Amino acid sequence: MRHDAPLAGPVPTRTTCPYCGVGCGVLATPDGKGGAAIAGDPDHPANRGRLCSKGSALGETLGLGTRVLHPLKRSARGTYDRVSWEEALDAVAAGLKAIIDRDGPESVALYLSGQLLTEDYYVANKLMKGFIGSPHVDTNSRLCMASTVAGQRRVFGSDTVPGCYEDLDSADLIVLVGSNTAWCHPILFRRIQQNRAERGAKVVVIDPRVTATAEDADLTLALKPGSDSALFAGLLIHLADTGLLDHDYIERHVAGFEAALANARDIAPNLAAVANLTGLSKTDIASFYALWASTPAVVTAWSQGVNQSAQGTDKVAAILHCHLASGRIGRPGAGPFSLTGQPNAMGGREVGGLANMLAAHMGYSSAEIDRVRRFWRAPRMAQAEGLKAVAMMEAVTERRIKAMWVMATNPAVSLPRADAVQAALRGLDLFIVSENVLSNDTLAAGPHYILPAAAWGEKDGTVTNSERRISRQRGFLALPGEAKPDWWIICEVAERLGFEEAFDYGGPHEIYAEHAALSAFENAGSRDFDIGAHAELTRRAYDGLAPVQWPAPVDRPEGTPRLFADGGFFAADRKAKLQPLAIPALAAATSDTFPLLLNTGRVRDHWHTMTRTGLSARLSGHIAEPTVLVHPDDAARFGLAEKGFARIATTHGAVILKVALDPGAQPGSLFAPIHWSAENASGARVGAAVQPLVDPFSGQPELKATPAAIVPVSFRSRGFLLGADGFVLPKRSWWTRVAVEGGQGLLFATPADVAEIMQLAREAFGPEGLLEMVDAERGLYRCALIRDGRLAAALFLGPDHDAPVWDAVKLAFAGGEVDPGQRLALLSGRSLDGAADQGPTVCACFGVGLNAIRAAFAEGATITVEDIGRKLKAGTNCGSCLPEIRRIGAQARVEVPA
Ligand SMILES: Nc1nc2c(c(=O)[nH]1)N[C@H]1C(S)=C(S)[C@@H](COP(=O)(O)OP(=O)(O)OC[C@H]3O[C@@H](n4cnc5c(=O)[nH]c(N)nc54)[C@H](O)[C@@H]3O)O[C@H]1N2
Ligand SMILES: Nc1nc2c(c(=O)[nH]1)N[C@H]1C(S)=C(S)[C@@H](COP(=O)(O)OP(=O)(O)OC[C@H]3O[C@@H](n4cnc5c(=O)[nH]c(N)nc54)[C@H](O)[C@@H]3O)O[C@H]1N2
Ligand code: SF4
Ligand SMILES: [Mo]
Repeated sequence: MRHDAPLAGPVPTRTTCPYCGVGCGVLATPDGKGGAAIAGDPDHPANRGRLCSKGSALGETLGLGTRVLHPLKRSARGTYDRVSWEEALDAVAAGLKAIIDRDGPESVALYLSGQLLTEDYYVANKLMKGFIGSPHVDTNSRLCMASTVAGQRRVFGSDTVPGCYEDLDSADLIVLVGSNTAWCHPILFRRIQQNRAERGAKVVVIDPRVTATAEDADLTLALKPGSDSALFAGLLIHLADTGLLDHDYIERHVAGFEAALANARDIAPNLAAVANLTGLSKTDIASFYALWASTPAVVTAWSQGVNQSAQGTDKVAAILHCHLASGRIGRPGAGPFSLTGQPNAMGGREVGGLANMLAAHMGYSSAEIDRVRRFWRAPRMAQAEGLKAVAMMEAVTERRIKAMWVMATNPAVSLPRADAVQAALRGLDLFIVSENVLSNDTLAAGPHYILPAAAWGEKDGTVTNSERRISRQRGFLALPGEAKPDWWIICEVAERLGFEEAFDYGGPHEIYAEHAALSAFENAGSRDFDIGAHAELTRRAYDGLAPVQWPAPVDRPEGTPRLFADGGFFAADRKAKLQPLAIPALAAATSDTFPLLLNTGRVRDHWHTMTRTGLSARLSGHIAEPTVLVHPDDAARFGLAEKGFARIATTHGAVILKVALDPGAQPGSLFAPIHWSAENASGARVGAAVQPLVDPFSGQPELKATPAAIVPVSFRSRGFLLGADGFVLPKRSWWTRVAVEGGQGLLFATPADVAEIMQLAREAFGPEGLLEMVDAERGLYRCALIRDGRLAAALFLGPDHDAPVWDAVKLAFAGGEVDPGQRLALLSGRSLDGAADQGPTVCACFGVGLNAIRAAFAEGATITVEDIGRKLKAGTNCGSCLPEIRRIGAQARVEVPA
């Protein structure tokens, strides 16, 4: 050993981000106190050291305050008692067995998640489909990727993503369809932006609303919701009519081309027809077609605007058709590319987590059922496809399914008709949930058992990202309390059901190796998913596994970046098959009662139902409240005002959201975020209002276009609360809980007046250390509670038209002592050190607010985004906020002409 070797610091663990399907490599360095420093892994090919705002804030979400740490059993009174693992596992197994004996295996179901690791997913699927003999295993991927799976299987013959991320670096044209990439796949968006800056690639964004992704796109096509397949059918015709088909590729590798072209002509005979169906101008359509047709290196990437649609499978097929017909597939910089949502959306597809798949990308043909049966030595194979998520929940409602085990998903928020789902779960004979947290809307449905699962940071296993790259997630924290990995919980129950031998794994490496062996079993190139090279992986090799892209068969352990450049589709004749698309309906789904379409999706800094991102003050500062985006014309039509409130109702349910006017919104459409639930807001769970209409092939629900009505809602007063856990708002108040530095905050609106709120505040805070300011005439009440020289709580109330701003008080709440001379100044709501109000957070990494960025732009007409970075640091770390900074700059330039 060399004597001058530097002292080794704490060793970072190389793992993978648990959020989106980009699958960024993370270096986590535990701090020894339950937390960890987080950095991007410079050696991971997905991100090369970068992380977005959510990934960077992972260290702030590791706390145990909200975790479930022990197995819990519901008592007759509905409360929960702590029980031992032995008791919980015995009872779960006995309960399942009793129901299976009484009503047959098809009366039990699993509802899984793309946030499980491949190993967890594999054993869950194996238990149900091979040993219990129920096909009813479905997953939240049904809400996420099912249309892509169905589209790729119909057209390619297998669920194969042909390309890789490097294609986004080397494409000359990137078309983003139904994807808010800047917010939802931020690191890929940065790669695309880098390609633009360095190579001049062009970007086209196809989305009914103008999003951050479209901020500086070369062309933005704000098409009518649901009209994507008509647009791409028109593109296929354009390729044919301008002589840009790859006849050689079609001849050798594609079947059904002529019929598909004829079908496209039926849908969109000419440009005028496309314009009519999509609502786009003929000029814009023509420039899109010309650009696509004249650029050989084109990647068409998509996500939920395509998948979560009643025509999702057709939309996917329409895109694949154009790439196949022009031979633009599997070549560097060219190909269709599905951007997956969850960290292990792909892994779930690989193990067969979807109800219509079996395992290792095999389906339910009798030969495949028999092959899997032999490999597993399974006593009781499921014989036909199971129920897909929406149908599965109907079966729960109708009591055809009597026992359900939910893992790593929050269906009472995320499924359509969420209220009905919650009620249905409540009626199960046996309801089991494996969770990380102690409280969410699914747990509110009262499972009989809550099983404490290990969370990111504690888990060991693998995930597969959008480009088929398998990466290790490695634990770097000890298991807290009695939490256990999901795979362990499943195997323990399996053993208690009498399947000891088949579920006796020594660790996730053995599960992974078995999964790899199954992928290669009787494969010989007949199935796309083959990771035979890993079938003999030892624990050591598994622990050291470097990120690799499947297929990685025995003779190609280095993996495969691209497929299908020379055909080789996974169908009997090795050809891709173009599919006829349904003729789009011309009648709108809207009516006089429900004249608008409710579109739903994501915001930049929150992840789904916020069980993790909701813990970070930084991430909560960007968009703090559940807000519906409305076009100014619709706002005028329905009497809505910026920062007012609105009730959005559909046939299925209603929510009350804050209103923001968005000129980028599509007139006739509303956009609402999916993140808020009963856990953190009053009546903002948008899933409650979403329809259960599904795509005919994939069973994926249409989550982007529910007919809806909107009306303004008003309150007497508005305010905020910091600290004070015991404070209960009057009935019919509207509220959102927000993580702030130093604790919890509440933003609210209420029908109550000053006197009522003052009374409640006095009761909650007590007289000691309470400073107050009241002006009942103006509807003002402000109080601050000082304890041990610090601001322990504060409540500010103002009239509806003049909501108090909390930035300055939040700073004081987060900070240390408030000196006596400043205490009354606190009640002014102005910053104690004279600093200006921040406004909403734009840059989450450095906590830079909108007001500071606006002020900096206002200093001169020629200030650039780079200048803002130099001055305020905003946008210089993860870059997730760059599109917004650019937009603020553009607005400033409009307001302050040079
Ligand atoms: N910040 C953040 N990032 C995430 C997640 C998160 O919760 N937060 N979740 C991850 C997951 S699981 C997923 S699935 C992905 C989703 O990633 P995205 O699909 O990018 O996100 P969404 O906001 O659901 O929807 C994308 C866009 O589809 C548009 N759209 C609606 N209808 C149509 C239509 O008919 N045609 C077209 N072309 N577009 C339409 C919507 O207006 C919306 O802007 O994000 C992943 N990344
Ligand atoms: N209206 C509408 N609805 C939608 C969508 C939409 O765009 N619009 N998007 C859909 C899509 S694409 C998706 S992916 C879903 C997401 O919706 P959900 O999957 O329901 O949302 P999450 O908040 O991610 O739920 C994950 C739950 O699992 C827990 N958890 C996290 N990690 C683990 C783990 O390792 N083990 C266990 N046992 N538990 C864990 C978390 O605490 C959390 O409660 O929402 C879908 N629903
Ligand atoms: S882009 Fe962000 S959320 Fe997605 S994997 Fe990378 S760091 Fe995580
Ligand atoms: Mo998703």
